[in-house]
Amino acid sequence: MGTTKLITMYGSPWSERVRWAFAFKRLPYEKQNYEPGVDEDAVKKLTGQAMVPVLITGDKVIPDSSAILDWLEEAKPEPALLPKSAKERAIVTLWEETALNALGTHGRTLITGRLLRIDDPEAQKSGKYFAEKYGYSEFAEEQSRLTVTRILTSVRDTLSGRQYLVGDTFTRADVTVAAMLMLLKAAPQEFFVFTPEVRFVYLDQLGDDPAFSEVFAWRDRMYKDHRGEVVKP
Ligand SMILES: N[C@@H](CCC(=O)N[C@@H](CS)C(=O)NCC(=O)O)C(=O)O
Repeated sequence: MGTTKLITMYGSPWSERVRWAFAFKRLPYEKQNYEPGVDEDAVKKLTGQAMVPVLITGDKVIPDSSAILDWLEEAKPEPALLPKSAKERAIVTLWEETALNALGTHGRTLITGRLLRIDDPEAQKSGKYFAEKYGYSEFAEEQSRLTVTRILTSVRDTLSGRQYLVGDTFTRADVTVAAMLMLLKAAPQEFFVFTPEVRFVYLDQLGDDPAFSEVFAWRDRMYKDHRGEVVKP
C-alpha cells in the first residue's frame, strides 16, 4: 500500500473522526500537523481547498473526512465501520451528515463566539480567523445554539435504551457524532489530552447542561470502549 499520510488539525473533530477510524482499523499512518492561519496556502495548493483532514496515499490526495473514510473502508474492510444492511447504512449516512454539517458547523460557530469573547490576544486572533473564514455573527451564534440544542435532544432520545446510534454495533455514525461533541465539551483528559486553557475554550454551557449529561456520558463510553488509544498532539 506504500506510505499513508494524514494531514490533521489536533483540535478539530473532522480530523478526529478520521484519526479515530484509522486507530479502530489499526491502520498506521504518518502524521502531519496542520496549523490554521499558517498551513492554509500549502493545503490549498495540494488539494484545491483549504480544510483538513487530507489523506495522501500512493499517488492519491484525498481531502474531506467522508471521502477518506470511504477510502479506508475499502482499503481495510475489517473491522467494519459500516453496517451490512443498505437500510442501516442509509441511516448511518444521515447521522454523519447531520453531525458534520449541522452539529459540527454550528458547534464551530459556538466555539468561535467563545474565542472572540476571551480576553486574550491569541484567542481573539483565532476567533477572528474562524469568524472570517466560516462566517460569524451574534445572530448566527444564537441560531446555532438552537440547532445544536435540537440535535443534542435527538441524539439523547435516539440513544435512550440503546448502546449505539444505528443497529447494535459501533459504526461511523457513532465515531462522527462522538467526535463532533468535542466542540461542546472535550472528551476527558484520559482519552484526549488538552491543556486546561484549551479545554476551557472547548466547554460550552450545553456541554454541562444536565439535560444532555447522558449524551456526553455516552460519548465518554465510546472513547473508553472504542477509541483504542490516548489522543495526543
Ligand atoms: N468537509 C470537510 C470539512 C472539514 C473542516 O471543516 N475542516 C475545518 C475544521 S475547523 C478546518 O480544516 N479548519 C482549519 C482552517 O479552516 O484553517 C471534511 O469533512 O473533511
